[in-house]
Amino acid sequence: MSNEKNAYEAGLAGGDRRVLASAISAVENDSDDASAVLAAVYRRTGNAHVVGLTGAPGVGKSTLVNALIGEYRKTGQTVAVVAVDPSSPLGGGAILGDRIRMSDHALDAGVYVRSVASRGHLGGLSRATARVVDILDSFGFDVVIVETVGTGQAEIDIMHLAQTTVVVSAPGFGNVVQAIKAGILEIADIFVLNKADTSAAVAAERHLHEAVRARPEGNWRQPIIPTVAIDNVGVPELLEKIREHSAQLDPNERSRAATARARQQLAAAAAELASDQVNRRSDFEHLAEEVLSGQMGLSDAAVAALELISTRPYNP
Ligand SMILES: Nc1nc2c(ncn2[C@@H]2O[C@H](COP(=O)(O)OP(=O)(O)OP(=O)(O)O)[C@@H](O)[C@H]2O)c(=O)[nH]1
Ligand SMILES: [Mg+2]
Repeated sequence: MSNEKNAYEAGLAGGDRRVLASAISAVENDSDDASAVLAAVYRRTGNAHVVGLTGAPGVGKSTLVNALIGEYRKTGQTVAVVAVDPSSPLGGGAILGDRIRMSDHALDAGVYVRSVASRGHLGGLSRATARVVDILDSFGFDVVIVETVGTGQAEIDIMHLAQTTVVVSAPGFGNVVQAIKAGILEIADIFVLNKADTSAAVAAERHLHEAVRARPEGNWRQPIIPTVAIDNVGVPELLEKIREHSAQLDPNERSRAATARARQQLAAAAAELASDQVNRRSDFEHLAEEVLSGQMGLSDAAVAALELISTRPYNP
């Protein structure tokens, strides 16, 4: 384990892209190397600005990310993109499309684009994404952009990993306000109305303004930025707003996203430890029998199992 850890550590610190790719595959597949990778990135994270970008399929997220990469590169910052696709666990069409739409930067050493899929289990996608973001952060990218499709709970969990959340909508994708579900409306820092070149853009923008104005006022007023991603229109303004948002984050808020990522991993590691013990230890047999016979409810038995783990440590 420590040999593997050292190899990953050296490879990642040395800027080796092949090591980067295999580190990401290891955490994505939860392979034997995953813990060596996590040990290698540990304490090297917390420098990247993590930007989450979410919205319904087809609103133009990848086109926008491609344009944003270009803006970041003009200022010399390096950018990694994580394209998350919860709908197709094994990758596929959407991800291929993402690759093509971001291909402007395929030869640029300051840019890295990678897709992530989950291997199925609940919460697996946000955990894998948290780990991939940490790897890219430790690799030294200045900015990590996480693109997710849709506006469900999985996206909200993933957006918690970011310091700045951009919610993208477009006219012609139903009522833009309804399309932006309540949970997402809460966590959005910046709204983008893409495809501002199409008809109904003016009405869609007005609806969005009304919805945002109706929200209680906080320290940060969520701006609405119209863009035409295919022509780079509004993209410099978007970058400016992302910067403004990042600059006004207080240090606590900054570390909140890093803490949220660590917490995702802690939850997963704790669950793994607990399930390992419940599965293997003979003293859990009676609890299982009580659940089977109906003497004890499942959640009561789970609480009892956790108590047993903490009071009677594992003795292999
Ligand atoms: N008219 C117009 N079309 C755009 C604009 N931005 C993107 N498109 C087009 O919209 C289509 C979808 O763009 P994508 O960038 O793939 O959208 P996406 O949100 O990443 O889609 P998924 O990854 O499938 O969810 C493409 O054909 C783009 O060329 C825009 O500002 N105006
Ligand atoms: Mg896309």
